Amino acid sequence: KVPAVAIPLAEEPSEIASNINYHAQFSPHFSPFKFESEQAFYATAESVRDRLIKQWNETYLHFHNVNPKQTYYLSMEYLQGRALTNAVGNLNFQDAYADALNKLGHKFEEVVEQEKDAALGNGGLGRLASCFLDSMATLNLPAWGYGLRYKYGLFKQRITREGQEEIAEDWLEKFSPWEVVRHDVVFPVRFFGHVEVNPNGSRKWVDGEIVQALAYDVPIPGYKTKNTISLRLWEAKACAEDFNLFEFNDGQYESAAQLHSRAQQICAVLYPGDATESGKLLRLKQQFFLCSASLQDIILRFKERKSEKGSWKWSEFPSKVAVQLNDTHPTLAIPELMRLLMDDEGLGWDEAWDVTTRTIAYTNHTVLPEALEKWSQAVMWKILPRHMEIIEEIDKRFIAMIRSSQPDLESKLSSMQIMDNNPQKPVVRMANLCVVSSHTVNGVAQLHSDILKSELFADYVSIWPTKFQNKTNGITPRRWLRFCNPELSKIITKWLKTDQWVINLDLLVGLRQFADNEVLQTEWASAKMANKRRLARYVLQVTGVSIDVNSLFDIQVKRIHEYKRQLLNILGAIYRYKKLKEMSPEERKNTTCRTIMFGGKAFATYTNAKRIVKLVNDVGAVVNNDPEVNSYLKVVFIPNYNVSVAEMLIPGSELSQHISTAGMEASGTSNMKFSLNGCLIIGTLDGANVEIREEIGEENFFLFGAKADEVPRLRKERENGLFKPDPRFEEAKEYIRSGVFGSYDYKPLLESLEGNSGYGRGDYFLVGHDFPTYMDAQARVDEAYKNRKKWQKMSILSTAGSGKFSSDRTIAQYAKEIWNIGECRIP
Ligand code: DL6
Repeated sequence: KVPAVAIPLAEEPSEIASNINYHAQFSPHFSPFKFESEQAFYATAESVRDRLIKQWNETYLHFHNVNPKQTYYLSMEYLQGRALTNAVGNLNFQDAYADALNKLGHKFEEVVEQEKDAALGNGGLGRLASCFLDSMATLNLPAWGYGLRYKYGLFKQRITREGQEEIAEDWLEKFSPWEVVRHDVVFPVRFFGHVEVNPNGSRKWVDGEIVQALAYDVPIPGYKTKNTISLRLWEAKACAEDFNLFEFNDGQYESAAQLHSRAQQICAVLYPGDATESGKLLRLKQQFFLCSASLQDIILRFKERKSEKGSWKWSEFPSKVAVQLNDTHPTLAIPELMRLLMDDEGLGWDEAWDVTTRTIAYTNHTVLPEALEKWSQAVMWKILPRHMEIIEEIDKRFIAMIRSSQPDLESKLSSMQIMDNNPQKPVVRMANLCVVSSHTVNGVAQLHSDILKSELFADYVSIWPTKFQNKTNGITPRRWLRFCNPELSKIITKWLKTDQWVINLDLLVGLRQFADNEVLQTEWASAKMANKRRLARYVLQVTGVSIDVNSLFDIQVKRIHEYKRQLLNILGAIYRYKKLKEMSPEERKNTTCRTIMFGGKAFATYTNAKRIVKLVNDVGAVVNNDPEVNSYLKVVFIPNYNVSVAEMLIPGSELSQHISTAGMEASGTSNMKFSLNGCLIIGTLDGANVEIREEIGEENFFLFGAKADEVPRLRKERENGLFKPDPRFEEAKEYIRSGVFGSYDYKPLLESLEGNSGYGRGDYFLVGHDFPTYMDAQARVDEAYKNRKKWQKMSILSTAGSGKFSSDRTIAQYAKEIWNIGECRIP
């Protein structure tokens, strides 16, 4: 129980300043008498944290007392970014903290820059999880996030002459002021070992290796509400007793600390390379570690809350607990919940299965075959023998159910069942396990959800027609407009005569009536210009390239992947460069000046993606140093794209590229962020682009490319040698081959666009097919940008049409249609 101590918190800037000073002195992390920006950041964060802790404890106590049904979001990724601006903004203390810091000789904007991004994610999936937490808190929902506390995150990207270099993230190099370690929240997590059968037939997983999961909590404040929820991140550690003093004193230092170092490996990095057997083992350990620790915690809380109220039954568990699996990474929560219920709590199979399947729901985030996890059965038997027994039993019962109730599905069974027993490579199909064991399966945009139902999971639909849902993704309007773009936010509030749009984004539609208003257009353009200037300063600082703020700022930022087609973008830029070179100076004057910016990380072992990064940088080096044309075109690669960089880029963007091969991008969420900030989109009919275009109006969207349902036929035609490339496409590739951009061997990259078959070959991603319509759409962009009045109108309409894409809407739908939970606001 939290002791009810009334602690008065500073309200006035002068009081806040002395509170910051107090932390600088009495929560010391640095030598005394030094109070530069860095020290000011930590002291300010600690002062804000005082306030959060108070609300946080109240929220916990309130949830405990009311004991509502609570959602637990399990995710291997969270891209939280920085927390200070967000926390102060959600608390509505921006001005007070800015004044307080002024009194102490600091500027708020400079102090926030000291914070390192908490980058515990890879891309959209992780950032979505973070947006969801913000919305859960803002909507006062009883909900928590669970994840892992990776010491080195994914990686920090450095760009060198060789291309991308990966270095460890340093967010914990000093410490994070936001996390609170809970020394009393520790659970044992077992790996390896074997299964023992007791005389009564019950089974028990024993021996093996035990690692301790220690909880670190991060407060997640809602916007203008006292509700503050938790992101609980697990750290893996060994006990003091696991340190072998005997070996150490014998000089065997490494083996003495072996258990400690093995435990530390679990939370060292996100997505450790899995090309080796040990890499695969480690990834599986990470996934199980998250699932086991979280479920033990959830069960304990359920029992504690229930026991206080008298007698209870396990069948009530699903009316108090909803578990959402963010993609297949936390699939092991299914057999782990079964194991805990059966082996530890003594439930029979049927009762445990009923509880599990009424508790767990699964979100699919991809249809890419390589991202649909399949774990080697051998590796799983080794690490999780009891879970493999349970998975086999689930599979066996599923097959029996199909044979008895849907015999017509017999021919489909081999692809529907969980175990793929192909003797060459026996694996467990995690997505199938999720579909079979979850009460609800959802996709993340309408098109994606339709594809799940008609293709990936089509065979299951006839068994469970109501299991499949759509929940179009969303983004938090707080971080992605209110706080990252204060200039535009002020204008929106002024014209809508309310700031309620921050929690009711549908109100943005009210801007539509002013889209032609010249005063608004002028204000809108000047906010954009201020953001472009800020971005240009940043680009100069991190790349040394000076960009023209009057050029069209054209941005593609996302993970580097062949299906996202950064290659299409850079080939377009190459063609543009070649044409500029061929033009007379007079002709050039009629062109639209562009700055094409790229950003994103290529997975460390994804060679073709790294070649794309190299190509973009090589093209930039040539174009930006070509005095003949560099006032008309610049190509910039912004290193180490992360949440904070996005907060800088997006407000300053004018055109953004969302150009994936149709049917391959599940949703995309940066498209929503750009659109919300008045940036126009050039894109394919893919993922959430489809819905964005519907909402903002097709005349405000630069559409091109094949449609999802045409893609299979186009691939077939390509395989059959029926594809006739556009001469512009050939010209762009030939320009690379000619060596204009250096002597690096681009042959493998270019070859991926040739040939006639296979994933990743034979132009599987249809760059060649879509190139001509892409270039035509780019020509329409150039023309549109010449008419600035029209452009401003389109930009206003983009923002006005973005109301649907608030994560508040998405989360409200999850709460009502999947979790069945309601608001639980602190009185
Ligand atoms: O749903 C969040 C996010 C989507 O917006 C992206 O379209 C999708 O690619 C991403 N999915 C993943 C899963 N793995 N892969 N690839 O990151 O989810």
